[in-house]
Amino acid sequence: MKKALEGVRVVDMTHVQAGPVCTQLLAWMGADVIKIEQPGRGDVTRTQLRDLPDVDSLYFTMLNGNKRSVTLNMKSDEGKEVFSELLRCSDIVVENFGPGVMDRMGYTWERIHEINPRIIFASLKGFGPGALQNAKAYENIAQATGGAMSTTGFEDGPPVVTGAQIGDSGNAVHLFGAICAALYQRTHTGRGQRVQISMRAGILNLCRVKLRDQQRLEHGTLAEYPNEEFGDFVPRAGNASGGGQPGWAVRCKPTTEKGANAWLYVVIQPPVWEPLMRKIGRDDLADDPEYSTPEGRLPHLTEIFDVIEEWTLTRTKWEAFGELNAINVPCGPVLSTKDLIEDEGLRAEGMIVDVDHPERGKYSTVGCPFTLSDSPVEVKRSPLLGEHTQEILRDLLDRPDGELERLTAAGAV
Ligand code: CAO
Repeated sequence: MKKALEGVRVVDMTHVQAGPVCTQLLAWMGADVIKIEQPGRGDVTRTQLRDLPDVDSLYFTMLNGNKRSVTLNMKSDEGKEVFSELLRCSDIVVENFGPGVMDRMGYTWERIHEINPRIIFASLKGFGPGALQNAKAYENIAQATGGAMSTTGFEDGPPVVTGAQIGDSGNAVHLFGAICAALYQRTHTGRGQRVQISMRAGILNLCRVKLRDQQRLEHGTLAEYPNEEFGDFVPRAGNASGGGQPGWAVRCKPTTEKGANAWLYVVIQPPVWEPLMRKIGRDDLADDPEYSTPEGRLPHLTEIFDVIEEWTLTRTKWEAFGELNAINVPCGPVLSTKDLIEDEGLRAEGMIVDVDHPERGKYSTVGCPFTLSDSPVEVKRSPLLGEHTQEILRDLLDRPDGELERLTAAGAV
């Protein structure tokens, strides 16, 4: 069966996390993704956070599946010649270097567009125009500057970053969507275009509801927040749901000595108020007119979740989930990374996948978060550094035999 992006070739100049996750998505959709890496070193993540000596790290292998790897010294003339040839026969080039790096390599948008007017040139940077525009960015810097950190955590504690890599992997998804849109537009115009995203913009997109609340603050306090006092900005709201239905994380009976992650997240949807109260043995609250409407309950939320917690503390998170789910209460256990990697459902869904690697053996990776009925994803291992340099030079660029040796001696690959 053909894949959604079969026939599309991507020159992948990405490194670290944000860019590689985007190009991995393109590869899973069937694009031929050719990762360009610095000779002798490669993507810095190959050697970062290693769990095994002299083997590509999980950091690298989990973000670079289904790609081909070519080494190319972008600071040598011959390396640049090979790069220009690749641009000529490709559809997309993606990069997430620091500000100005592609320009310093000699590849401005104008030059790339001149080399191949059909190519889509996608860049991810930390920031767009403004005070931060020339700054490098990592995940947590993006979370700090995009509104995620100031709104995460508890009111009386410091700003907190989320474990979800919303700046890197989150923005990779934004970039993937933008590239696919540009590719579709090219089918009508025949022209490539410039695609740009800043990590901060992507974070702000994900913090949209917090900017909603910033404007609501002008008209009064935020009744659904657990906070008692409000200043002129949206406060950290702990585990409050942030949506129209109140929610909170309540403790459950621990199953291990440490009791870590023995929590259930519970949302009080209006139709389940009464069955929920009856379930936990609080018929008095189910029948109390002061608590019968969502508005009436708002000033009592802390007390209500304490009451629910008294009940959940007598059950494990899975027992509590089972009983509440059976009466249609929206809720979910807080699952640890161990819970997740052992989750049979996630394996059945294709979200936890085992892959064989010639040097590290079998490893588990996270699969594609969506499915297309006509474009099934087959998760494959990441490439070794420069594994495909020879085949790309010979089969794609038609370079003669002996070219790899010549370019290696010249320090170009
Ligand atoms: N051949 C020769 N040189 C190469 C090369 C190649 N194949 N690939 C990269 N390089 C060189 C570049 O030319 C550049 O050198 P110069 O600075 O001399 O021009 C250098 O390697 C890369 O620079 P960089 O600024 O991208 O890398 P860094 O490690 O200093 O910074 C990062 C890393 C992530 C902070 C920066 O790339 C960045 O801000 N990127 C945009 C935001 C981003 O993607 N952040 C996500 C990080 S994931 O948590």
